Amino acid sequence: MLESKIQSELQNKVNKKIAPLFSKYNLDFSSLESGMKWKPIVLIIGNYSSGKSTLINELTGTDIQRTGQAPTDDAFTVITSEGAKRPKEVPGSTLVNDDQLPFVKFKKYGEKLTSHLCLKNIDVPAFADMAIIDSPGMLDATTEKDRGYDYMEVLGEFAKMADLIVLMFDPHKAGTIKETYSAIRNTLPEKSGEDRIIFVMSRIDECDNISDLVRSYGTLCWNMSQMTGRKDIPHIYLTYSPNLTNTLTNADLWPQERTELMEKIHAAPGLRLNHILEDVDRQVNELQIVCESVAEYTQRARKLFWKIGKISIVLAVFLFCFGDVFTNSLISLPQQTLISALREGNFTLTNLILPFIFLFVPLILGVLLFNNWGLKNLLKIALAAPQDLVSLDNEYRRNLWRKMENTTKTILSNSKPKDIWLGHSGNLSKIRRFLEGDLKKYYDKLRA
Ligand SMILES: Nc1nc2c(ncn2[C@@H]2O[C@H](COP(=O)(O)OP(=O)(O)OP(=O)(O)O)[C@@H](O)[C@H]2O)c(=O)[nH]1
Ligand SMILES: [Mg+2]
Repeated sequence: MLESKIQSELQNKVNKKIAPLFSKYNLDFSSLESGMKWKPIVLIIGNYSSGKSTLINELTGTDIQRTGQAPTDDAFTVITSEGAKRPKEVPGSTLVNDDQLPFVKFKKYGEKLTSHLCLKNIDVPAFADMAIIDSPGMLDATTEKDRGYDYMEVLGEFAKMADLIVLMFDPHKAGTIKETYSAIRNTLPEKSGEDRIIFVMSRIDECDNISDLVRSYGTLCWNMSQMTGRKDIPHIYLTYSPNLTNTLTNADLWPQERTELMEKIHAAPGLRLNHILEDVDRQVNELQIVCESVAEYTQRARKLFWKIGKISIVLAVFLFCFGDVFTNSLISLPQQTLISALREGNFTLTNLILPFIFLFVPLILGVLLFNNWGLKNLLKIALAAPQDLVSLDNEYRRNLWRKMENTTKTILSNSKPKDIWLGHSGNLSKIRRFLEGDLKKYYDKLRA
């Protein structure tokens, strides 16, 4: 209860203080916004027939999902308990249009995805405060055409939202499926944290004997090291569905693995607030590094502006006073210079015409020089070495920068001369105040 109060308070604060800055720097706020909404999510992904739906049925104590030996399910199904708030089944087209839910971002993937998305409202109290998502089994040799939408991108979006991702394998296809490879290699590391993913080999009761199981487990470990490119293999939970196991087999050797897996899944909702804070923290830090680089660029631009400006002003004042003396001595124009008119006491406004021309020409030339040469040159230098605009003194900042460098380049390339006068340093202070004040306060509340 307290957690949901903190969640909505944080949501309001971010919407009020940070959302306008995201739009100022053309950054996508929708992912942060939807990440703060709704209840904790556990995402179940993995090979087709690895036992995803069977595990979900077991967790919910229902027969809500269809199971079967061949690829059975080609949809993303959100299973949760919403009581009378929603009907028993809500189609994807409704989900992607409901602002209260975090699925609006899936609208952009088109009708092919929305027709493969639904919410099932089950009458299980334990699922009132969490949702579990069943997903289409991962296949070999699929293309975007086969699915009708970019499966990996959609999977990445779900992964971003999830507080726990359970990646399932089975002994028959121990890590050899192409889509699984690409998910582990690219999508998941980019969209989620390592600590949010757990690996599971299910259906272990189907191995005929222990050597069969060890062979499958070894193959999976080998494939995992190929997929992650690392030698330290994460823990792989060995499990089975007790309802489908009628003989006492290998499954009985690892009862604690099953228990641990179930505990992890049930504990996922407790991580929700922490994950929201982590996500807000990371995305606001991304915004900060972009803002820092743009602020540094505009500061350099303003410095150059004043440098050119000072020279132009000195020249303008000098020419205002003496410009007509030169033209007078060269082409006898004007007949009387400003200085001599003042000295002889017969000053009229016509004596000011030429001095004012002399005053404005260097100023206008200065502005033209700045816009057409100085600023362009500065932009060229900034785009050639944008990393010089920010200090990258630790790995965390270097990672942030790698992610945001191109965004910064686009912002700088599209900027107009007048943009150098926008208050980027003010924006930066607002971001810093949020990170060091508001967000820290929420971390402290969570720890308390
Ligand atoms: N013996 C045994 N069979 C299992 C176990 N888990 C699942 N099965 C069976 O394996 C088949 C596939 O299970 P599903 O739960 O449909 O697998 P899935 O991952 O949801 O498959 P898709 O929806 O196609 O991606 C079904 O026939 C299940 O009955 C298990 O632990 N032991
Ligand atoms: Mg299934």
